[in-house]
Amino acid sequence: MSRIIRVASAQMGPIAKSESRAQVMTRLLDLMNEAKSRGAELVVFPELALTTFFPRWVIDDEAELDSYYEAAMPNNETAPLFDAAKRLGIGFYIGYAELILENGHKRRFNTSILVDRAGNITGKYRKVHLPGHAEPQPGRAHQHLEKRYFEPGNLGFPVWRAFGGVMGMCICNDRRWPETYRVMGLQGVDMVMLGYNTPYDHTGHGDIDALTNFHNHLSMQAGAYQNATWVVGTAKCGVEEGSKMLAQSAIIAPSGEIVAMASTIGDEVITAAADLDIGKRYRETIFDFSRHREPEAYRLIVERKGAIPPPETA
Ligand code: CDT
Repeated sequence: MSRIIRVASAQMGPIAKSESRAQVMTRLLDLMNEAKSRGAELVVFPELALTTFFPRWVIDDEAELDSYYEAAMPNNETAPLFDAAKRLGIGFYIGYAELILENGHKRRFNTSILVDRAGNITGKYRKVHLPGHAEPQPGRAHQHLEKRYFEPGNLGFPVWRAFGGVMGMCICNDRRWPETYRVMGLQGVDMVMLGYNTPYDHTGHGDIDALTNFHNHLSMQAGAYQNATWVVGTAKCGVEEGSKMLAQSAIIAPSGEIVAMASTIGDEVITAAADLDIGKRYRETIFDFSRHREPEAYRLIVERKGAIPPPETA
């Protein structure tokens, strides 16, 4: 059986606050059609791909806040994407803000789903690493209030057998954390899909923010190589409501090499033929986890037994 997935990353330019779900849907459908016309069987859309990146604002009005969330998926407004997936025979990853009602309480997550080629939801992931703050930070041009508007994900980092391989998901800031990839790597993940919204002023420190492009690829390339997996990272980018956001969506091989990269800061599709057996070769050699990892040593270090004590600080 072929272990090649023809995968697309469908980068999106800015989504204006005034843009309706129907308008966004038209863009998503155009991107999906473009991906299909290039032979893709799977397309990866960004994080929070249905709305503008609303955590940049303090939103006190609950009805307004709720308007950025999906209470069901699919719903009337997103159904056309699922219908198109089924008609075209193309799967997709998409990020959105999820609102659920549990015991009469609202719960909010930054979520992604994997939809198969028949238009059915195969997997759901809720973002674990929420960046930013719960309270507005004085002096910042744009807030980053993910900790105010979302709970940390409660589904772990599961993987799914789909598209002829083992598929995993994460979202934006998750890509900077080695644990994200390693937890999926230990489950034999072949491809990690992720979407991101990364403002260029995200830390507020000029020296760090100047390296935004570098750190984006560094994280994804290291995650791919060290875990013998493909990584598909898709941006929502450009200048969105005055906030300049990183582009450079990329498809990265288990070698750590970028095999396709977006060259614009707008809606753009890139594709690659991802041979999952490349990852298998790394997993059977340099990253044969069962032969070369030393979980007991890691456990001792974590428990600080047998570890060299850190130097005294003045
Ligand atoms: N959306 C998201 O997670 N963005 C973060 C940057 C914001 S940190 C205040 C990222 O890691 O790209």
